[in-house]
Amino acid sequence: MATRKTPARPEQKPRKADTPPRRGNGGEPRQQAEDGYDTLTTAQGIPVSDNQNSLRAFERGPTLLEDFILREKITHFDHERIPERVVHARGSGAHGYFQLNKSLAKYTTARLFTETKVRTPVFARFSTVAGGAGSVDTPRDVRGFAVKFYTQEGNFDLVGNDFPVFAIQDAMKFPDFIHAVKMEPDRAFPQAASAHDSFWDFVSLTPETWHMTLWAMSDRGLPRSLRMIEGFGIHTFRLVDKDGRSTFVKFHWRPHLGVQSHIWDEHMKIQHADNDFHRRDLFEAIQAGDFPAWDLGVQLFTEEQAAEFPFDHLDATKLIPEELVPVQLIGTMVLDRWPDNFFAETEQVAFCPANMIPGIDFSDDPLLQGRLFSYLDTQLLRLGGPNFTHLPINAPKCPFANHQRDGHMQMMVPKGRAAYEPNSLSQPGDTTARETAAGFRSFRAAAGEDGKQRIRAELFADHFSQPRMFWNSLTDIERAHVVSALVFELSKVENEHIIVRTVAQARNIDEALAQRVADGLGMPLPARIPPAREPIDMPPSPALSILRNAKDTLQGRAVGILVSEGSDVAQVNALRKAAEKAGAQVKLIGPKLHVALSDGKRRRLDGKVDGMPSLVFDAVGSVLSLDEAKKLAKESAVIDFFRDAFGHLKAIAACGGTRAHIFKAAGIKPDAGVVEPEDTAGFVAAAKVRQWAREPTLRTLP
Ligand code: HDE
Repeated sequence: MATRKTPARPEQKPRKADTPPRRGNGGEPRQQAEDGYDTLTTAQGIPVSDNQNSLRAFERGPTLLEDFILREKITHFDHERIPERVVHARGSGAHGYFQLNKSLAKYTTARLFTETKVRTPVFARFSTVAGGAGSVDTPRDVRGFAVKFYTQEGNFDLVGNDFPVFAIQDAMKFPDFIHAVKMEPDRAFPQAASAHDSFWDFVSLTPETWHMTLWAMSDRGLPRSLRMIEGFGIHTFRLVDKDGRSTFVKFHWRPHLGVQSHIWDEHMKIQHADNDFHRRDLFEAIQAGDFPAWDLGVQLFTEEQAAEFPFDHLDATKLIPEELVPVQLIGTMVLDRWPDNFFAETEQVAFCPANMIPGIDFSDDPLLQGRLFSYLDTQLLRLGGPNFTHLPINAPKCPFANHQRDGHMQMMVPKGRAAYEPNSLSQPGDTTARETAAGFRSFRAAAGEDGKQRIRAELFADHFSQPRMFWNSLTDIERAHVVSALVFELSKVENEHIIVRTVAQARNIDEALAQRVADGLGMPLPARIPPAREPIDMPPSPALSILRNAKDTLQGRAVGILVSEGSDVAQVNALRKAAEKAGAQVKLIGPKLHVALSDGKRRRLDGKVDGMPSLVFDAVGSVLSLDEAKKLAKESAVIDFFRDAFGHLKAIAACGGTRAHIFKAAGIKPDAGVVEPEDTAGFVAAAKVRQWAREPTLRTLP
């Protein structure tokens, strides 16, 4: 029989003999083949003549062990995964820069915060907490907001979240808290969800979790976009000036696009429309040059001021209302480059709150202190050894030198005989690094007099004043959503005693809240469980409400227009232009991918209606001929498109055919949020907000 051989890629170009691959040596990181060198090689640089067929003894087998090319390829593949992060496994990152516009030289020596002319490179990673790396982007969850500043004085990592408070007060409780929220260990579900017994068991037995839990139950747990979340360093840190004096600081990130959230039903359904909704949104915005940006804000306060607060500033379950200590905006972060490679950058980036630079310092927050240990420890396992700092994404961008040597995957070739200091053997070119007076110095805090104890400070026992303040700061709509979320989550709990205990605890936040949850569950209000410390009434903080601070803009928002055969092209264009002028990204969707509008030109649309449902838009429109509308009224994807848009309180620019046929099939009764497509100004105005007045007409709010 004649020997058949699948040819190598026909387009494969011959090896250019004069462009050898660049080999890493002399301490530089190894590079992939240079541009223009397109010959496939093994990892050892050996050219490969056939990447389609393994080596066989005969035409029909067996395959030979000798095939080192096959073995290398498969072995590398077998080792492609590293342990995912134990928390925050699902994340998306981007490169960018931070530009300071207000110097904090009065408070700190950190050049990051004193030199307004410098652009500091950053890498930011946003994440969910509970789910695995392959889980969806839109569970109800807090979002990680981690930023690595590659400063002139080394890497500074601000590893925060999109809520200003955390669930626990002491690092000792972190494994318990995470074990409770993650999938239950015997059944291995639910994935990426807090609506299950072990989470609410832990919350109801650990009242310090209530403040963050209330944030998670609010619409803050359902962000519309990673570009529309705030970020918080959470802990109190210190800024340290040249004389060693310290000022306390809390860090805030403020998104230029404003904070916006989904509503629950929409957030859930997006999981079926697009698992990667947030990642895609961030990617597409950056690729389109629509760079997401945040202002960095600081709350500065002294030890004396802190002593007057009715809460402990070292307690990570408490926030400092900005009505008490204003947030000063000092600079802007812009994310303008998507990583070239997800694994090399977003997966391998190793954040660590202990990455601290001169002029900033830690506080004694017991949660922060635990984190200072945990992150390096986890990186050693996840990235396989102490040299993960050599990976391009983790390496400082300023000069660095030390006497650390050897270890797994040493990527550099340090020169010289002496790997210690002081020494008298170094030759020119060797590492001769010495300590410097300008180096990192810890703030000299006065030591306490109490001696060693496993103890929490007195005010840490107040678990309910701030959840109450948060509740009192929300609008009626936002409160109704918190109640709905609690009712939903508790309805998923199997053990009745956990439900009862949770509602009993909620009475410490607000009696009406607890009563509404009990009513929503159809159960009597249980007896209150007295708290460790009776809460006080703090003034509401309007800054905590999303709706009170909503931005009047379509910037960064998406509009979908449904078109079909023969749709009036002038009307489509007018609607599109108006929305784009207001800042929206507009997509045309149809029953088929290619349609001819009224000008007869067949064009490719942005999506097909079942693959691009209204869930992925902030407002929708439709321009259809009467005949087409009649036809489409029989399509469930089209009916769902409008039913969901209406149910998710979105503005709709609906043509006559849509109203006459599709709305009828969907059972939609147009309200003030439904406008004519000709009324482009009315559509833009309506699209900027959700139609909150519609909500009570669609569902019973508890
Ligand atoms: Fe983390 N956390 N954490 N955390 N955390 C990790 O480090 C930990 C805490 C946060 O995008 C881990 O590299 C402990 C607070 C973010 O890569 C791990 C405690 C805040 C990220 C870890 C906390 C955070 C992490 C897992 C209590 C907000 C993702 C993988 C003492 C201020 C960073 C890793 C990224 C990741 C431990 C509490 C935010 C295990 C022990 C509070 C955004 O080291």
